[in-house]
Amino acid sequence: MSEKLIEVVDDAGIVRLTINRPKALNALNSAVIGELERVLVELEGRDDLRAVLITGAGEKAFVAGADIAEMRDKTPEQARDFARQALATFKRLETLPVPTVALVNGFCLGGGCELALACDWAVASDNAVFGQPEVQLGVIPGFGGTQRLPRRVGPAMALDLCTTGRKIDAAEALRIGLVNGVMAQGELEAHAEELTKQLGGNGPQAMRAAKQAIHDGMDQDLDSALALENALFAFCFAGEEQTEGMNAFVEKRKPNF
Ligand code: DAK
Repeated sequence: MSEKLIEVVDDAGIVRLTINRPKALNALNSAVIGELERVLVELEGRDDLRAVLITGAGEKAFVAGADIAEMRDKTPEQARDFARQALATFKRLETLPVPTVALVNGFCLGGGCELALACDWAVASDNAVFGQPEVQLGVIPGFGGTQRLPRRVGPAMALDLCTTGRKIDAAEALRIGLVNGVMAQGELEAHAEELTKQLGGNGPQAMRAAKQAIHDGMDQDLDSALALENALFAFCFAGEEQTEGMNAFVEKRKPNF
């Protein structure tokens, strides 16, 4: 039987997804994107979902981009449809109600960088290489890069990266705010386990509320966004989670969420 294109490992609601096409540096073809979409639709329906971590198989690449060989002969209509499928899939990832983290373990180029940008944040191994090199292939980013990259790193840096196509190392990615942290490649797994423990120990509804407040609030003026926070803060007091969390503090024990 063939290997799964997306490996799914579930640790009590903290789900690790691994793009599994290492021989092609995990390049995103329609089959990988279709499988990612299928997995995300399943995750959307889960009330017990707490967080999603996403990485690439092997030690060389997170994702080296959209599959160039597959894209090469596309007509404009086919290209538009391919990009629409990926845009819709990345939107599903972005709007999952739980924290999502890209664990970038190597090349993170083109569609790979766009995949990382659709996550809430990214951490990288020190051998990671980032870039939007599409102009070197005669196209522009098609999976959201021209829109999510400037929102993450600012328009000037996004224009630099999208028009020069230059590649940057993990240290520069950290400096410009493309990633939240950089570590030795051997430490990435330990970091993933630490994240799993940290996120697994927090109130799941509270994490969802924090994500909703930040995501939805960013699209609103400050006063409306503060009102949104206020409503979500009050909502947290309507469930058992707040009672357990605060009782645990007072009783000097760990909460059991
Ligand atoms: N697509 C397909 N195959 C890829 C690939 C990719 N993006 N990247 C690597 N591979 C394959 C290589 O062809 C090679 O396959 P074999 O020859 O072994 O069969 C295998 O992975 C190993 O790669 P290399 O031999 O090249 O490994 P190196 O260490 O020498 O180089 C590299 C690693 C990452 C520097 C190099 O592979 C590379 O430059 N890859 C391409 C990086 C890139 O340009 N990425 C951006 C892709 S374009 C749109 C839709 C989408 C997009 C744009 C528009 N519309 C529909 C409008 C998005 C575009 C992109 O993402």
